[in-house]
Amino acid sequence: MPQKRLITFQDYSCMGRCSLTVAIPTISAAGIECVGVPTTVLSNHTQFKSWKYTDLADQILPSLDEWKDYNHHFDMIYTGYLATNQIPLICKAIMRLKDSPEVKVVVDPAFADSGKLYPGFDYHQTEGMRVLMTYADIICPNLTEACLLTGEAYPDDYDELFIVRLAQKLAAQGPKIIIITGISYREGTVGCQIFDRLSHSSEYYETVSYEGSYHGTGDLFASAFCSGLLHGLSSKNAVKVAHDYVHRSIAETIKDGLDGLTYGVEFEKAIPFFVKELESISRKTKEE
Ligand code: PXL
Repeated sequence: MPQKRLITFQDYSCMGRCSLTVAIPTISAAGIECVGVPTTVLSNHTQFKSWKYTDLADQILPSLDEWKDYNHHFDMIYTGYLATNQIPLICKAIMRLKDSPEVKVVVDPAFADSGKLYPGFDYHQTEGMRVLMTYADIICPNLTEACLLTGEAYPDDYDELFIVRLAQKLAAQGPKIIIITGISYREGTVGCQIFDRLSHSSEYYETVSYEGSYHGTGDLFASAFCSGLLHGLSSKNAVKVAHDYVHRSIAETIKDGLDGLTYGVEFEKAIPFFVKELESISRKTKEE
């Protein structure tokens, strides 16, 4: 099979595993060429108490211009954490790069968690992400992002009906597949709700959960999920592979007694497990 090529637009945070520092190794380990376009370079992510950054917005579209004589084809376009001013540029980049309907656009909104926006963002970020979402085939918000994008209040408690309605509302804004991550219907478990607008079907995948918060796991999930799709997996199987990889990365972090909230998770140790599960599920998919 010819090697697939994915392009991703997100920041490069030097310290604290997230964004490109988890996307590139994950997607590369899956045997996919990952063209990572850094949109901002930060000393560290914004859950540290302060950070230095350089906004690379001015370089995004000129980089694409540089490539115009080469006719590069990308099999997938995946966006993650972006600064508010960069969102309209990324919409333009998607229009230029999506050269056929087979090229899937995956938008991980990556702008909020635990009921609030990430530091430095205000409602303009939500509005920008609502626009970016209309360019997506697939989105993978967490519950906070799903609520902000639909204008729903962040719930204290919820059931599957609430989550599926949220997914339907998101799907009405453009994307065909909605994955809502970090959903728990029973104590001690966590999973993802998958909603498919075209077949109007909804599925849920869960594992046992771990106590605590772990930074960059949404980015890790989205990167592994994109890898799964490019290996020909169904959305449900791509969710399984991605969720299990995050789960294993958290387990490794806990085993070593490390601070996963600041430094992110030890995904490096979970890469062999990820690659094995990805290969085993793609082999089974091909045999079916
Ligand atoms: O993982 C999301 C993320 C990515 N990049 C930066 C962040 C965050 C979350 O806070 O600060 C710079």
